[in-house]
Amino acid sequence: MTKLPHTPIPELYISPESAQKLKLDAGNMPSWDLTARQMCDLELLMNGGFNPLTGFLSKADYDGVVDNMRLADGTLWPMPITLDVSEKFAESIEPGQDIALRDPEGVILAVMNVTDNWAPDKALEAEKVFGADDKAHPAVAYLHDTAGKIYLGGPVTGLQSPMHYDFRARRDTPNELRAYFRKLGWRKVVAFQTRNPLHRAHQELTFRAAKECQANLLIHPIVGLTKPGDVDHFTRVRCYEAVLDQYPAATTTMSLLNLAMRMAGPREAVWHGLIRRNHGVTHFIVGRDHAGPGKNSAGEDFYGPYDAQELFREHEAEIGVEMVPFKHMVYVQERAQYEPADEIEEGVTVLNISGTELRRRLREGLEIPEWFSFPDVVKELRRTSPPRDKQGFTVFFTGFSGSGKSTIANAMMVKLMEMGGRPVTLLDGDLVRKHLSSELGFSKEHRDINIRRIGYVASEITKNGGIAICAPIAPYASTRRAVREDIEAFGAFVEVHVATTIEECERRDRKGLYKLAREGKIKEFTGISDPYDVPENPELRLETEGTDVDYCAQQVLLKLESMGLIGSG
Ligand code: PPS
Repeated sequence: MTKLPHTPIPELYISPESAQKLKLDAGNMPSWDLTARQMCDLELLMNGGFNPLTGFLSKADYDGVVDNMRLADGTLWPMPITLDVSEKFAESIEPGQDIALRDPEGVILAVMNVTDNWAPDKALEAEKVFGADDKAHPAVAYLHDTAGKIYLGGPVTGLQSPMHYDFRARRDTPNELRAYFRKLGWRKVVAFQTRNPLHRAHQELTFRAAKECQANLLIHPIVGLTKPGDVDHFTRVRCYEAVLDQYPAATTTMSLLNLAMRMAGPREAVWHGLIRRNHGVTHFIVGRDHAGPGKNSAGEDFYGPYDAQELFREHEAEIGVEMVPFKHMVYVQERAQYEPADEIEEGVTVLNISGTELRRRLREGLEIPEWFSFPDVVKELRRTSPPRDKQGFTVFFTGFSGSGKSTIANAMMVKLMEMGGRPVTLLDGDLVRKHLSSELGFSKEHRDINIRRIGYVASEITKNGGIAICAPIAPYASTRRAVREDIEAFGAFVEVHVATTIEECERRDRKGLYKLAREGKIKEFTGISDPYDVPENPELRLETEGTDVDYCAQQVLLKLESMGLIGSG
C-alpha cells in the first residue's frame, strides 16, 4: 500500500485544439451558470481529484452512493456529487442533450451530456449521507434551502479549468502534486487536512505523524467552501505560510485544495481519503471529530468523536491510503510540550484554548500565549479579526419623518469623527433618496428597495472596518431584520428607535409635510396614511421630547461604549 503509484491519473480535459472547437459548438447549447459549490465540484471532477467519477452522478450511481456509499458498479464513493438545477431549467433539457457549464463570468468550462434527470428525495439523502434530516447541519440546510429541486447527471468533458488569481503557486492538480512528489523522490507522503488556522498543537501533531510513519508531510488545506463562519482562506493561507517555516526544511510542503466541504464527518473522512489518494498521498491524518458540523438542533454532536476514524479504518484497503489516527493534543505546562489529552497522568497542569476562547480573545484584544500559537500566526489573525473597538459597525436610526433622526445622526457623526480612528459615513434618508434612490417612491416595494440599498452600502462599509450611520424612516420590521442579518455577517448592528410620537412630529412639522399629508397632497405618508412597525427590541430607544440633541447623541455613544464598539482608542 505504501508504494507510490505516482503515475498520472485520468483527467476529463480534452486537448486544447478539441476544446477550442467544442467551445464554439457549446456557445449554442443550453447553458447552466454554476454555483460556487458546483464550481468546486467541477474543478475536482475535471482534474481527477474525484477520480473515478467521470461526471456528475447518474441516478443509479446517486442511489448507490446515498444508500451504501457505492457507485452502481460497486466502487466505494461516499459523497453525492450532483448537479442541482431549477425545475425550469431541467424542463428545458431533453434526455441526451449536451449543456454548457459556465463560470460566474459566463466562461464555458465544460460540456455535460445529460443522461439523467430526477427529483431527489432530499430528506432521505440528508438521513443517509449526513445522518439526520436536521437543518442545524450546514449541508442539510444547503440541500433543502439552496440546492435546486432537480438533479442532472451525465459525463463531463473538460474545456478549461476555473481561473484562480490568488495563491496561484500554491494550487496543484492531483497530477501536478504526483509529479512533484516523483521529482523530489518522496515515496511516502502523509497529508493533513484542515479548514482552520494551524497553531502549535497542529504543528506538533503533524510533525509527530510524519515522524511516526517516516513520511514526508503535505499540509493540504481546504480553500474551496468550508463551514460557514470559518476564518477566510486568504487569512488562513498567510497563517499556514508562517507555520511552514517551523518544519525541518525539505520535509514538508503545502498545497491548496479547492474542495467544497460538506462537514459530513465519517463519510467526509472516507471521501477526503479518496481525494488524497488521487493526489498521490499514501497516508492521511484523521483526527478527533474529523469534518464535524457541530451540534444538532437538540444540542448534541451529530457524530461521535471517533466515528470518522472507525469508518475510515473499515474501508482503508479500498481507499488505498493508510490512516494515521490522531488524538486531541493539549499542552502540559510542567513538561512544556504537547501530548495526547487521554495519555496524561493526573496531577499535571494541562493548558488548552478552545476555538471559541481564541475568538473571544481576538475580539477583545486579549493576550494569546506563545505556548498556544506562533507570533506570526497571531499577527495575521489579529489583522483580520481586530478587537471590537477597531471593527466596523452600523448604527441604524429609525423613526417617523421629523422625529429627529437626521439631526441626532449628524451629531453622532461629528462626535465619532472627533474621536477618530475609523472612517464614518452618514447614509441619511434624504441624501440616499437624492443620490441612490432618486427613481423610487413610497410604496412598500419601493421603500423596501431603498432600505435594502442602504443596508448593502452599510454592510460594505462595516465589512471594511468603517462606521455607517443610517437614518431612514425604515417603517417595516421585516426589512429592518433583513438588513440586520446582512450587516451582522460583518460587524455589529445597533438599531436606535427615535421614538418621537407622531403627534409631536406633526406638531413640529419642520418640513411642512404633515400639513400636506393631512390635506391629501402627499400620499402614503408614514404615520398618517402609511404604516410604521414600532421596533420591538432595538438596541436603544430614544425619547426625544424634553431632551436636546446633544443628550440623545450622548446616549447613543454610551450604548456604543457599553457594547465595546468604541473605547480604548
Ligand atoms: S423610507 O420609508 O425609509 O424609504 O423613507 P426615507 O427614505 O427615509 O424617506 C423619508 C423622507 O422622504 C420624505 N417623504 C416622505 N416620508 C414618508 N412618507 C412619504 N410619503 C414621504 N414623501 C416624502 C420625508 O421628508 C422623509 O424625510 P425625513 O428625514 O424622514 O423627515
